[in-house]
Amino acid sequence: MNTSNWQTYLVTQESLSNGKRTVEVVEAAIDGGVDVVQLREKDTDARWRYELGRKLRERTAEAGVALLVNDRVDIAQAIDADGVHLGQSDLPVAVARDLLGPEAVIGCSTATVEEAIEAEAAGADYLGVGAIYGTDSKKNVPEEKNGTGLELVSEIAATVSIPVIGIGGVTASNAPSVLEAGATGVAMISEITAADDPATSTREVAADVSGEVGSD
Ligand code: TZP
Ligand code: MG
Repeated sequence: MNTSNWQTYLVTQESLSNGKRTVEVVEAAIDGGVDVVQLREKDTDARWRYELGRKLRERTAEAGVALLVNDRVDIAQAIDADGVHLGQSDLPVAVARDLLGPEAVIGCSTATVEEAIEAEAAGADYLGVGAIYGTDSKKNVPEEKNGTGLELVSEIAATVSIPVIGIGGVTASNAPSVLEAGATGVAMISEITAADDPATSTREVAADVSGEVGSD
């Protein structure tokens, strides 16, 4: 799977969806042209995520959209997801690779150049970099990692040769700057999940970032 084509990336969190169900948000995002969906849903139990994951797998497979699972290699396997997204406190990338095999997509969250180099060396397929503009959507982000800015995106993109996806406070209006800084795509929770109309919101981001491709 070619992760360098991923421009518009939705991270789900039903508790940040203003009463909407994640299934609805994902269906709308697919309608709006999302490239990849990450089932995140912190603070829910494994069974709930598994049941939701099965539904999301059905919708994303039908639409040809990639599906990843945050943190949990076992849930990714159980729902036949395309891979996982791991943070610095999750299973190491190399261990997940052994468990999931060469075809699986493994993404890794990085907030320093050192973490980025290590994740690439361990076999990550892409990096999540942030929280660029700062975020309230993720709990326990250390102050120095909340609002890392575009410079970090540029530095990491210039250092590694795998795709960089910017995350953290990304909106339709600032998404083009993230790509200009060297990211290949942008990941969002609230810009899409909390929108009154997640399909339109996704469409706006997708249009804004696709305008960046090949432009200077
Ligand atoms: N990792 C870094 S920032 C973040 C995650 C999961 C949350 C992004 O949420 P939002 O609402 O797009 O700022
Ligand atoms: Mg994690």
